[in-house]
Amino acid sequence: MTPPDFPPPSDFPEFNPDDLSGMGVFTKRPDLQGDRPPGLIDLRRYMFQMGMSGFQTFVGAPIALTPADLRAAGVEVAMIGAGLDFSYGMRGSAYGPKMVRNGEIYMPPGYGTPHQHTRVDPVTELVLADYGDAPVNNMSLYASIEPIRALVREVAETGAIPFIVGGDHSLMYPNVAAMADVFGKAKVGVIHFDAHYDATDAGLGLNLTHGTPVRRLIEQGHASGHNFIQVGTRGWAPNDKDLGWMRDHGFRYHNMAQVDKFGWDWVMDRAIEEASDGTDYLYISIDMDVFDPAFAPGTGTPEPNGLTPREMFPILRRLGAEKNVVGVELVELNPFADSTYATGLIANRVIREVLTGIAMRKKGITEPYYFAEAAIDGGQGQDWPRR
Ligand SMILES: [Mn+2]
Repeated sequence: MTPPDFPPPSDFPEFNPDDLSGMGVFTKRPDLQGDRPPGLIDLRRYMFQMGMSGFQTFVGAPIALTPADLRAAGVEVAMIGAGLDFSYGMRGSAYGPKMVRNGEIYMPPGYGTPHQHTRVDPVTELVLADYGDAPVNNMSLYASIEPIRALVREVAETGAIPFIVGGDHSLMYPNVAAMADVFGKAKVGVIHFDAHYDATDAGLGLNLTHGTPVRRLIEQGHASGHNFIQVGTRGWAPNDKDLGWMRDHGFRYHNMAQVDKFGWDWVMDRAIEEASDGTDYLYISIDMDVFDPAFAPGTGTPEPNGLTPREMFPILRRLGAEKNVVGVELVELNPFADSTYATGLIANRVIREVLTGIAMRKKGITEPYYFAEAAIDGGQGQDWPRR
């Protein structure tokens, strides 16, 4: 394994680059493929199983264990859990992937239940896989970064879209760096939904926390500020220095002040237009705290006055449908803070909305604000106001 290039190991005496075994947490089982023919492994014993039964996987998808499995099956989206939550001063989001898998409530692939408003069924339309979890050494964020990056890269190299479910937002660093590894430095635009700007220089003296990944990605050239579009920020940050840094580096941000002043449709149109401006590829980062805590309280750093699901779902579908999405992350889902289960429910739906958009694109549906006619004609073909 290649030693991490970040941060300098000498700065972190507990980290020994000569021993990345981490008691085996980074070492793959040698018999993952064995004599087994490559392809998807369907874990359902029965012809029909709903979400509450059987082995729990993301969106009820079959599993894949190796890149050969992904390639043999032509997997289009590979879901990866990344249970890492060192970096925000509150533990719990490491259990986010488990919550999403266990919280699957919709019909499994093949059952034929489309998204009602688009009549597109993403779990049937797309070749999906649950690729299992990224390697995490639960004693060190820094030791975990490069192994996570390698797994995301491994998926993207097969042509599948990695969809990472965290875990905290420090994951954005290895995830987007992996995108740069595969598609080229600063070749992938990022649209970043978050209550927070995550672009400060250091958190409590450390250069990688859930508040710094954006800064590191730009500094190291993995992403360009010009193609870094932020949506939903609010609260008591950034300070003038960090705001100046963002403005100097070409960032375009659509904070809640813009939503209040210009309206959500205006913001959504601008953000979509800018999302892959000058690039052919788009990465979507969704921090659950972009939602108002009235809807999504189960997150590490909730912030009032956020977006509603009704605002977020259409933009997620539009991005999937209109843009060439090459990677997605959903982070900061903390089941331990989710007393009502609402956050888990919305997280599950966020995944479905993004997948619906990607499936729409596959079917050639890229029209902005698309709704299937049968979804909005009221059942008997009423006229409706065209926008
Ligand atoms: Mn964040």
